[in-house]
Amino acid sequence: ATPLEILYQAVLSGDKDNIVSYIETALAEGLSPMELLDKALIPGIEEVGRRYGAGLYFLPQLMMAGETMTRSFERLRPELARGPAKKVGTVVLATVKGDIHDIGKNIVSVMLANHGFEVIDLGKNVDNEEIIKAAMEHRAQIIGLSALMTTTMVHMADLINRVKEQGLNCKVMVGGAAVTAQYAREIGADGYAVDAVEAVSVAKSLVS
Ligand code: B1M
Repeated sequence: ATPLEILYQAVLSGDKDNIVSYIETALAEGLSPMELLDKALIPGIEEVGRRYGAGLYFLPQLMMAGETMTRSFERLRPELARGPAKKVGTVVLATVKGDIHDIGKNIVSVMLANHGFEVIDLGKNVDNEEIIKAAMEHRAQIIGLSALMTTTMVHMADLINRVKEQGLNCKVMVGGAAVTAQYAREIGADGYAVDAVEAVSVAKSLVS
């Protein structure tokens, strides 16, 4: 099997003990960190989600795969990070309240930082109040929210209302598997991105 196939299978089987060594092998063979994410790790975790949704996988398998994905991302994070770029703006980033999915948010975080954004990453399961406070404190031009569940994405609408009510001079950008461009429009978000690469161009357009 190719290194990409091995990584894909390792995510499917939740092989958290070996994933880092598989990543080393793939990197040593000259594959780029972004390629590993886009061509093996993300497709792997998406397939896990599909199987879980279809009742073929259960919670323990979902958790093992999640942990495998997190470990692989932690190994790739320093490889993905580039040197300092000219500062283009400040983003306060968080996964919304009640939602502990942070793999995608972490990828978005690294990508934005690579493109000159100062990223204040508040982590996962973050209260809207805390997000607003941080945005004011850091004078962020953008609040970036990630939500993976239909039950938690409603917090995005609430945050946008608060931003408007308080007259905060801050754009709100949303993303995450549960969120669609249509939902983003409905709740009055200033930006939506389907993946981390698009998140960078959307964020840039919001500060220009
Ligand atoms: Co959970 N989970 N999970 N899970 N999980 C989903 C989201 C689910 C769709 C699976 C399914 O049923 N098929 C489902 C939600 C269903 C729904 O909403 N209707 C689900 C569920 C139900 C649950 C639990 C409730 C399960 C349970 O306990 N019974 C539980 C919830 C816990 C909680 O949050 N309170 C749970 C737990 C977990 C784990 C902890 C085991 C683990 C997460 C580990 C972690 O994140 N540290 C996990 C995982 C791994 C998934 C799936 C399989 C994969 C998510 C992922 O990491 N994708 C997921 C299935 C799926 O999404 N299809 C699923 C890869 C990641 C790179 O993509 O996050 O979408 P994503 O990010 C992308 C883009 O969306 C975009 O860029 C990223 C890079 O391209 N993006 C942005 C993301 N944020 C952005 C922000 C932006 C712009 C772009 O602007 C600011």
